[in-house]
Amino acid sequence: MRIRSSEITSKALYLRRREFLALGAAGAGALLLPRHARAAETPHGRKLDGVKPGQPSTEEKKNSFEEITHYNNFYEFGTDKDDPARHAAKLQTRPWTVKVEGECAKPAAFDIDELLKLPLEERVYRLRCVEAWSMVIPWDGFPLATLLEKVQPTSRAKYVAFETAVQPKNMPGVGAFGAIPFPYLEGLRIDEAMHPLTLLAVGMYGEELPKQDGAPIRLVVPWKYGFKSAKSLVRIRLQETQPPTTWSQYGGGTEYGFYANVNPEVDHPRWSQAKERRIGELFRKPTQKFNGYADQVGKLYAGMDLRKFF
Ligand SMILES: Nc1nc2c(c(=O)[nH]1)N[C@H]1C(S)=C(S)[C@@H](COP(=O)(O)O)O[C@H]1N2
Ligand SMILES: [Mo]
Repeated sequence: MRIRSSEITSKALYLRRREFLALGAAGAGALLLPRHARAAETPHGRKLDGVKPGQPSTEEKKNSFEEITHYNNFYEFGTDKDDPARHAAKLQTRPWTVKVEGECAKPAAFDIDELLKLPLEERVYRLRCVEAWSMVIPWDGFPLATLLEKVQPTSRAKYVAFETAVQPKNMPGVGAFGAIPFPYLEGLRIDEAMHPLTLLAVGMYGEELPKQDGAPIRLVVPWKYGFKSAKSLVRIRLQETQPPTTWSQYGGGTEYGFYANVNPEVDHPRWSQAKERRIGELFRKPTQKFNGYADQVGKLYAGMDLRKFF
């Protein structure tokens, strides 16, 4: 048995519906209370110092800390949306190093506590999951380009591969029956990786990143479907060839592409991508091309057939 994200989506919707029915006429305010409020409260992380406001940042209403930490995809901890909130506390985030290697002059292993000393900015970004839900999240972090520049990529560095942590004893989803293969692998083209919108997040709401959101450091690529934003990074590799990624190989490669730019005009094989459900809101809203970041990133794909290069 393999777990399909469509099943997960319908399960999540089923649970939402059940929650909705249970609330009945309790009033609109109650609808904002996630059922996940019943899952353990998320411990607050250490406050981050000197975070400066950064651009672009959306003015849209931010999702709450509780929403952002109780409705997650982090398959290493299970496939239900509240599994990460339940189990991610076991993730060991110290000591933690991020190796940056491959096609570069100065490969290095960076200690997370050194990376936390880099100048941090807040970027309020939309996150659009391929399952057609979305959130608005105030990340704290620095551009991925800042880290890549430190290792001096060579001219052969055409792509960047990302590898995330595997701690089998701490991750109930790793090796579980029907689970996807781990480590979770992602990748970007070098110009996407160097783009100023592409962030390494080390925090959220001004605090060190909660474990279920990918502590201690995760990728955030706001114009692509959420699965590109790999959590709990341990290795970043510059390379000449396009790296294999977990989801582009999944289901024989028919489900999710390497590029995975948010595009309301290209449906998933089993559902439409035209609209999305913002967590905490009642009505679906139209999905925007490149998740609303077309002005910034559209030119990266000039001349590419975006239907073909999903
Ligand atoms: N390591 C890892 N990273 C991951 C995932 C995962 O299962 N494992 N899920 C992805 C998916 S599908 C989404 S939508 C986002 C969700 O991020 P959030 O839970 O912080 O909102 O994380 C992405 N990064
Ligand atoms: Mo996702």
